Amino acid sequence: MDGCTSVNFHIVTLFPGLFPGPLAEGVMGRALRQGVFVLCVHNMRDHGAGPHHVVDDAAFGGGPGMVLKAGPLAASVAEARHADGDDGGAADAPVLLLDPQGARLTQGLVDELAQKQDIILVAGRYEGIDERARERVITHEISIGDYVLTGGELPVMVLIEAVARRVPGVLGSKDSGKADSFASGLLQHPHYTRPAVWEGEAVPDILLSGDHARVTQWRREQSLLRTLRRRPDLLSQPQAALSSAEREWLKERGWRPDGAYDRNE
Ligand code: 4HQ
Repeated sequence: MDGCTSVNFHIVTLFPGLFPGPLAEGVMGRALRQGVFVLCVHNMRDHGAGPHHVVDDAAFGGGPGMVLKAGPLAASVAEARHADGDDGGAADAPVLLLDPQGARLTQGLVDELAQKQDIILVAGRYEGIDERARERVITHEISIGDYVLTGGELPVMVLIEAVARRVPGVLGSKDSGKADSFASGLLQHPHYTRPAVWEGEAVPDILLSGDHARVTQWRREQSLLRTLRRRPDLLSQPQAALSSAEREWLKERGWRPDGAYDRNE
């Protein structure tokens, strides 16, 4: 891209055919075609051992399940570091392993990653990767949530999509990401569109009033109420950026800043 911000995602995987997959559709697909972000896929199989390009082996100590070999993983990451044709920028790129043992992916981390020029992402398979390769080449371990998947490819895609949409030029309008849940620190207010009455259910009057100030206030209140009822933990985080008036307003509705929330109040 011409001097604009862009992120190169270097993906290390045993299933290169999964990419770009869903990242080629919709606004992500458009940004990808425009070069706002770049996917560079590295097949670990290319670095497998011997004539059969073996990438996995039984675990020392026994037990079921296979382990990704250190050699093919390290060689693939080395390839990702040096394959960066444009400016060698991947030389000190972070190397992220997607793994349930990692730190939980948050909007804060996503926004930090969106500042990087190059990010190397490792999608594991089997029981996981050889611990020595983890220690040698992985700089960060990240989990997309407390559940178990079969491979790291879907978590890699989740991370790429979350990061790419924070890169200027990916979303249509500059501000459309600002109101997002978590970007604002609160859950979103409800949304409505035509028809004004659908199957006997009307849209809240205030949204049809044309009074922009009242609409803004209503949305903020809805956002606060929804966060109070569904995710009161978010209200105590600095990103929520509550005014003292809002804190009082929430307390009147049962919020306890110590974490407790009395639903019956
Ligand atoms: N994996 N968040 C890859 C996950 C996972 C997650 C399970 C990662 C299998 C091989 N990754 N291994 N949750 O479930 O990131």
